Amino acid sequence: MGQEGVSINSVDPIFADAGSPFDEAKYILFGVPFDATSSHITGASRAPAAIRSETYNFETFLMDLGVEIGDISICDLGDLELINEEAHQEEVLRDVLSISKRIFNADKMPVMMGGEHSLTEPAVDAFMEKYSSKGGTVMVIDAHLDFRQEYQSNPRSHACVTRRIFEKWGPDSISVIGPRSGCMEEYRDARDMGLRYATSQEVRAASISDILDSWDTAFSVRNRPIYLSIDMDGIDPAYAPGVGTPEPWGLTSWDILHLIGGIGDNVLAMDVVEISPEVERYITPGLAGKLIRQVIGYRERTVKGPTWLEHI
Ligand SMILES: [Mn+2]
Repeated sequence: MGQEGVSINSVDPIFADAGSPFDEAKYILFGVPFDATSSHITGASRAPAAIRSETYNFETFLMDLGVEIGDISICDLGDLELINEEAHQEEVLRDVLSISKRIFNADKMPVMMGGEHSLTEPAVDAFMEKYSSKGGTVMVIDAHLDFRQEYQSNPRSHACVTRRIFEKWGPDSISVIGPRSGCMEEYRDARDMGLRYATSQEVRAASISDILDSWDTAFSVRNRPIYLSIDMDGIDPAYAPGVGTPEPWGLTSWDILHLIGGIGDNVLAMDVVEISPEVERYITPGLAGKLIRQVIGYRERTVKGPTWLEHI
């Protein structure tokens, strides 16, 4: 299937309950099987397939939200066709930008299944082209600051993605929940340059809702369109063992549920990245699939009870 020059391979199985055609769907899923800049354990290129196959474990009714997923029009486009080598990264990022723009231009919500975290930058660029004038902001769940100037001579490495977005779109454009790892230079830069973040220790000591309250005071986070980027290593390895760079003392699956509960009405684009099915291929991809279903469930609940977002 061609989308403005981007080649997409159809997949089997698709994400469960995501069989609507593009034109009829409100939510558009696509996979990007790219992990060529991964620095520790690879395998994220196989994550889209692993996520899809685990979604067949889940009921279509989201009991806590009263939402029936089977009633929602969701389209799984398939996977971007790509060459999984670092030398081809620019083409992959360009294709992510292109497909994301196409989805936004059709007034639909993109959901990207990575792949590694470098893919978030072009997807955010497409989001910001549409929403920066309306206060668009990115919320990242991550164990890592990803605030390096460059990593292994690559400024567009997965380890630099938060910095690239921060530099391009400004200090209010991005905030990170769950970091607990970074080199001394990026830690110092993050502090000096004013990156907004709440470490996993701070989440543990307070709560997601306390942090959202303080960010609401600081920059009205609850009144902004949000791009939610979930690097699965932000979650503790006990809940999400199948990641390329596991870090102890992470967020719980409950923290993420509470976060989605706190901002879910505002999430207009999302991704899940950095899963390595080579490390673990059931629990972690399953959690990622469930988080996608949960975010879509919140959006649908909002459609039934419109909020301020319907008027922008
Ligand atoms: Mn990470």
